[in-house]
Amino acid sequence: MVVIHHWDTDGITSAALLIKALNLENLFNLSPPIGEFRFDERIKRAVEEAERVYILDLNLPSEVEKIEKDTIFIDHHPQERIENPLVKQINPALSGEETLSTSFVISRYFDIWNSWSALGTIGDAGTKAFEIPKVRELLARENLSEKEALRLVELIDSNYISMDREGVEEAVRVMLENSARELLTYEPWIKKVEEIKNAIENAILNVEKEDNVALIEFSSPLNIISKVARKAVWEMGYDGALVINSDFHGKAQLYFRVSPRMVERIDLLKVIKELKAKGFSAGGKREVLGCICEKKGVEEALEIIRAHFGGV
Ligand SMILES: [Mn+2]
Repeated sequence: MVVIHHWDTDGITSAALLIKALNLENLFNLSPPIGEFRFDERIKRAVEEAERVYILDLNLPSEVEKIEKDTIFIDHHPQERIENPLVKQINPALSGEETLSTSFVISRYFDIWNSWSALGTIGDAGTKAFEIPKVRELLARENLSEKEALRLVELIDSNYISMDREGVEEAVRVMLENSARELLTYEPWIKKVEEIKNAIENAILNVEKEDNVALIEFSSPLNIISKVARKAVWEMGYDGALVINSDFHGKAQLYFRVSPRMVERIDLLKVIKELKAKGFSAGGKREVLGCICEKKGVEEALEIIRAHFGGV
């Protein structure tokens, strides 16, 4: 059987919980290509060869619908009901119940609770997770402070932020073989967090200012663009941050975040719509916009974005 899981802390802790709950000896877990919500050939082949498939924390109902194997699909994202009779879908959102993480859905279903259940929730919900008594109880049971729990999430997430798919998949085994406390000193992850921090610091050195909007351009294979923008707006006090990663695995990444004050004056949803209409792959919310495009498309995308905030 094969376990296919999301690349973030919730996905990784969910896989570890499931493997422990089922007492599986031969680990076989896979994650989709990072940042792409789809099954690639590698996953399709593994599904074909497996007798049973588990899909965890991946909001991919249309991919799951197509699987011709006994499948258990465990998730917490709001999504449609799966029609495929081979699929058992376990998702509290189907009955309107909000659950902050897949790790909690698995823990409840198999009645297996430990710090991983808490970490998955902290990974998805941030400090809001500490309001849940069960999260606090699970951390206390393993003598983990809130600060240590946040650090663990940072360590586990460093795998996908550094775009290390193999590292993501390996992380499940690392979790199963070490206590949460031991993971706090797990060197490969500490190194990755350091690399990420350095890359963010370096990116922020190239900041130009235009009407209190930060313009930042850098080049890095690490997926740090949203963190760079957040830092500029949340920590450095800019009203907005327009960030470009000019070489992200051969493509260009664009990201625009505006402060709560500025959100009143610029409607990013409108900008996203315009970008999409012009054929760009863009997404986001009222306060953030992300776009990935060919390098030669950057100028056009920038022009569209600038036309909207130029008058601010
Ligand atoms: Mn999740």
